Amino acid sequence: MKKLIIALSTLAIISSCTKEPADLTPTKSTETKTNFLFKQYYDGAEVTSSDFGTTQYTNAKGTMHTISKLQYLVSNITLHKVDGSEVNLGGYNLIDLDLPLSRYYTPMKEIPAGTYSAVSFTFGFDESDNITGEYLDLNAASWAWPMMIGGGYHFMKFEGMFMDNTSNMTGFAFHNGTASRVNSDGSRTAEPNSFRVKLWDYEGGFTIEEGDNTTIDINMNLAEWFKNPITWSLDDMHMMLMPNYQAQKMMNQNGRSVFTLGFISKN
Ligand SMILES: [Cu+2]
Repeated sequence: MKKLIIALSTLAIISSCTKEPADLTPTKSTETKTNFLFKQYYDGAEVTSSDFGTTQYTNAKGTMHTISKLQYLVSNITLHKVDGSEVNLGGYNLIDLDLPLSRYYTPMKEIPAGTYSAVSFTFGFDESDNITGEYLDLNAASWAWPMMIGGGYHFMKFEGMFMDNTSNMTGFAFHNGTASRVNSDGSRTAEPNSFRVKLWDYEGGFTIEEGDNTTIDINMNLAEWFKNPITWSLDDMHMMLMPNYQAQKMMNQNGRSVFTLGFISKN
């Protein structure tokens, strides 16, 4: 495992998180088309950018909050055939709710005909893909993760306001990426923090035939980020989470139950 040891005397406030979302138009394939549509929910209610700043949600801790931004990155979407073989489509997609088209993703690589039982992907980039400065569109989207806390890229930016324990509305910035711990000498050791998500089709599998135009919905339940297995306290952790090793590891745990496989449709 690669370990980055970065000495630093002062950890400046991490402020690489300004607005400049990338314009990611879905790439079209020629014949058999398989599209992914990333949908967001808060438990039962669908979340879109029209909810930003207005719709109020209550998390597992009982804290009321709003949402003002949601961006996240998935990579190496893989389809699993019923016979156990798998097709890794490679690539990545940055979903940004402020850019509704970014929720649609059509991988460059065509998916061979067959019957599939599951879809998996990496939330964020795995260690081999999480290369600082490597992806121009992500650089332009202010998606970099600062070198001093391990470099590479963000996996998610989830922001809003919450009612704090003094009844004031306070901002939160739930940003996820590489975890880095502070050593006794003040240096930092970074460790990979992405995870794989495998979503089974409980309907018994789905078939892709040549010439099909299939859309596979991948649903994110935002409530799960604050719920399972750790009941997240925004009062305790709402800002400066990027250099916070414990917060990054907790996000990694809670993220595993966030996604489910949604509808699979053909047209
Ligand atoms: Cu950030």
